[in-house]
Amino acid sequence: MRPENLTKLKITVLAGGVGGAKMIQGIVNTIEPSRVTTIVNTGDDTILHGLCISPDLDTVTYTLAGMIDREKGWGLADESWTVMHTLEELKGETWFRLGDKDIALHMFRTNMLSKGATLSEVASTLCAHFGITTHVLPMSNDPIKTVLTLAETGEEIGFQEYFVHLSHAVPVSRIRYAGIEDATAAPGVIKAITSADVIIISPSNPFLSILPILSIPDISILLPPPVYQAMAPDQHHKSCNPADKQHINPEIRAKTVAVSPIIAGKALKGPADRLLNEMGIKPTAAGVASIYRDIASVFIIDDEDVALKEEIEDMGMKCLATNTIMHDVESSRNLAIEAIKAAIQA
Ligand code: FO1
Repeated sequence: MRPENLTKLKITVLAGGVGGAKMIQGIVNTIEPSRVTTIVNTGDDTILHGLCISPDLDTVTYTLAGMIDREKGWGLADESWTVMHTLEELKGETWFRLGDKDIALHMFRTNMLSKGATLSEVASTLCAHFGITTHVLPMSNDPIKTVLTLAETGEEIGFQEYFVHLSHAVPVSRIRYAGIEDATAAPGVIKAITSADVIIISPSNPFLSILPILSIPDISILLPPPVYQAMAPDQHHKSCNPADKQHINPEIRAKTVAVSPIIAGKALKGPADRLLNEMGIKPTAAGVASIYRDIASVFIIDDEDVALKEEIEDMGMKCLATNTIMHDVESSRNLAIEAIKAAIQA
């Protein structure tokens, strides 16, 4: 199909932070934006200085608004830091960097939530404000917190404490998503999965961005999360008995394509390679493929990993090697076109 024929397809993207946002930008430059729905991880959400902060939702929204700080991958471009500098003088907590404009957005969100609005309503209000017609959905409106157990001490810490305060430079022995068993998918999420022509699992961190989405019970029925060796026992979704494969949903799997976040054994950004290793999974594109083998029929790897193609196809997935480094909108767009075409032809 030529790119112009793709534009009318309905695309749903599962996304987390930076990798997800760039993939989405490529997709909305290929597909009519109002026909794209992105389901965004909220396990990174945190409350700091009394402000409700949803980093992945903000990274996606800022990217779609063309206002993201591309060098950092989060926050707004052309920011000022007066509040942070003043807080530093007061010897306050400034390890989590919040720009002045970003703070206004968190104040706005906190105010809406305090008046009973849902995270979905906040997200759609912000999209309307920024003129974004792509549907940006939180994975859930219920509280879900990604917590990680430090391998050395057995202590459990919150996501931002791990990711930012400790610069994710500490080994982890367990990851769990607190509150996940009682959470339900946000409005529109289930329909976005069942009615999509193509579902794209973006090259986000599998454990920190994608598995939280898959682990929400009513999403697990459609896109069952894998069971892996280091998984916290209470996270095993009852339907995911790898032996009987009963949990696989063939028609959803047939339209789902995943993009590897690992290239030549390394994550482009963040701790995905180390976490794979710490969770007992090979830190390679093939290791990531093994996580998604039951929910995606196509797996896209970088040209650098073409030697892994056969191993991945032996898992029962179609494997496509291409350039997966999205350093500008054009490369994001090309990857999006390749992913969509591969899913349609699968
Ligand atoms: N990431 C950092 O590494 N350092 C920060 O100071 C930081 C601040 C920050 C503020 C708002 C926001 O939306 C994201 C922010 N991030 C920061 C990124 C954040 O940790 C995300 O959760 C990661 O990008 C993972 O998705």
